[in-house]
This record gives sequence, C-alpha cells and structure tokens, in this order.
Amino acid sequence: MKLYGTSLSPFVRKVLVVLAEKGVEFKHVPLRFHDPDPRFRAASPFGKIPALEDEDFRLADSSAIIHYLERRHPEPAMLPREARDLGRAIWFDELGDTELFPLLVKPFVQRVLRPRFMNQPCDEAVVARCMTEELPRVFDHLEGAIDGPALVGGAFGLADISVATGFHNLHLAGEAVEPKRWPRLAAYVAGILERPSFQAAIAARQG
Ligand SMILES: N[C@@H](CCC(=O)N[C@@H](CS)C(=O)NCC(=O)O)C(=O)O
Repeated sequence: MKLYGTSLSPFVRKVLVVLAEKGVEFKHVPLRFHDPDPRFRAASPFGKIPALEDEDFRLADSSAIIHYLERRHPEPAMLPREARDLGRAIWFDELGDTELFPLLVKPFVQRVLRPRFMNQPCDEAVVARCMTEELPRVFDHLEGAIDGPALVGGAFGLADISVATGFHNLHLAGEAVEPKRWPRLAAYVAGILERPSFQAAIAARQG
C-alpha cells in the first residue's frame, strides 16, 4: 500500500494517523499537491493530497480513504457502530475539513508556506483577523461540544482525528488555543495530538 502526500498536509495527516492506529504497513511518498508523478495523478485526478494506491486500487480524499481502510482493516475501529454516534462522527469529520481547517490554515499559510515555499511575505493582518474574529466562533462551538478526551461515544476515532489534525498546523505557525478562554478545547487538542499515532504522523516525512 502506498500513501501519497507530505505530512505537512492536515488531510494526509488524517490518513497517516489511521494507518498508525490500525498498524497497517505502507510506503509513504511525501510529495506535494499537483506533483506530476503519473502514479499519483492516476490516484488523484485533480492533484490533491492525500491519495492512496492499494495494489490495483486507487483513491483520493482523506475521508474516502479512511472509510476504505476502515472496511479493509476494521480493528481498532475509527468509526462508531451506533447510528447517532456514527452520524456525529461524520459531522465532526466534515466540520474539521470544511469549517475548521480553512481557518486554522490561514496563520500557517502566512507564517510558514508564504516565506518558506512561495517567496512571499507574511501578512500579519490576516493572522490577527483569523485569531481574533474568525476562529473564536468555531472554538466556542467546540468548547461546548467537548465533554471528555474523545468527541463521540467515549472512544477516539475519526471525529477526533479530523478536528485535531489542523491544530498542528496552527502550532507550526506559532499560535495555539488560549487555555484561559477555551480550557476544554485546549486540553482536548493537547491530549489528541499527544497520541503515539499523531506523533508518528507529525514525524513522517514532509518531502
Ligand atoms: N477533501 C480533500 C481535501 C484535500 C486537499 O485540499 N488537500 C490540499 C493540501 S492540504 C491540496 O491538495 N490542495 C491542492 C488543491 O486544492 O488543488 C481531502 O479530505 O483529502
């Protein structure tokens, strides 16, 4: 099995965490999005990362890949069985991908990607607006949704992976959740990112 995509990507990180939790052996190809590698492009028609190759099967999109892995390697489960818990896990996966990450990535783009890869300066006004006006609304929601070390059904899984992954990018940009304002969210994120699977995903190759 081959996983394409740099570990700097929060979406690639989701899959790296699942592979580590399930103990699946794989080869990591840490390329960047839009890489012309033909095998990667066959798996990811629009050049996005992550993409997976498993023998003659190819698949893109972190959530699609994780659902595939869940069926191929059911233990330990990353998705709950109970109907409401399953619905909520998919809701948090979607929230992580579409509400949270587009905001968490803004400081990372400004302070890490622009100077390091794009030869462009950081716009601190974008970072300040994101931290003071845009992210608090989502942080407030999460603070109210967290009542323990896992978001859904008392067990670590896809919901936690998708919500927590982008916080590593926020940390790489030198920002973090303010523990005084959002104590449950700050403790929750720290607990999830400390898991050995997340630490392995964070340490995986960037390129
Ligand atoms: N929904 C996709 C999103 C993947 C995605 O947008 N990855 C970014 C890198 S973090 C990418 O490849 N961007 C290039 C593009 O949007 O064309 C997933 O969950 O895998």
